[in-house]
Amino acid sequence: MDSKLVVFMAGPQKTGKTAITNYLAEMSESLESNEYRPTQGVRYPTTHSRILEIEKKLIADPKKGQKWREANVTVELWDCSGDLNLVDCWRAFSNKIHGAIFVVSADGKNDKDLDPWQEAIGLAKPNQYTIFAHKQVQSGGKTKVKPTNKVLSKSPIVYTNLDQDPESIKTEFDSFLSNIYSVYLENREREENAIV
Ligand SMILES: Nc1nc2c(ncn2[C@@H]2O[C@H](COP(=O)(O)OP(=O)(O)O)[C@@H](O)[C@H]2O)c(=O)[nH]1
Ligand SMILES: [Mg+2]
Repeated sequence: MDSKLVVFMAGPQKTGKTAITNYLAEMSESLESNEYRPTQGVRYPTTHSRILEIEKKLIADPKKGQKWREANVTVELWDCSGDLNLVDCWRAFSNKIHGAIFVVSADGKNDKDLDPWQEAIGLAKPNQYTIFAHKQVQSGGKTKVKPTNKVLSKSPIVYTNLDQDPESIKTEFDSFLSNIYSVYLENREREENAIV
């Protein structure tokens, strides 16, 4: 059975959310253009996000105790606006989100900015999130991301850069998807048992 996973690409402004979303959806918008374009809503203009659909084949990781083998899923990737004034909009969607990727600056300067997002999205398990500590330019600068938020402090963190190591972004995305798919299955099973 095909399942749909709704994933938010969230976090503060100008951290690289759109660039990473485009890369994951294999859209070839060039990184070369210097012009910054804040994300505007496309399908749902009032919520200021852009939604891309990706078809994915997921493979389970038995080392993580995932009990399924493989699955074909449709991922609805929401490239959200980083505008914090919209946090209440995200709250309205919280019961249809399966996971969120937080893109933050690798230097750690926006760690605290994630708290209102996590609270609005409201998912309770650390592995329903992943943090991309993103470096827009390759540099020897400090990389220190340490979320203080109770849930996010236990979520996986990976350092990302699209020029240096784009492949690892795909690998981490796949691993995150298999985590949230496992939670999705557990929840579905629980609901089914509740009905019986
Ligand atoms: N060269 C390079 N540029 C990047 C990278 N990530 C983001 N950018 C650029 O940084 C700017 C801001 O990124 P964007 O994805 O629009 O940020 P958003 O506001 O979080 O969606 C854009 O001009 C991107 O093209 C990267 O890994 N490498
Ligand atoms: Mg954007």
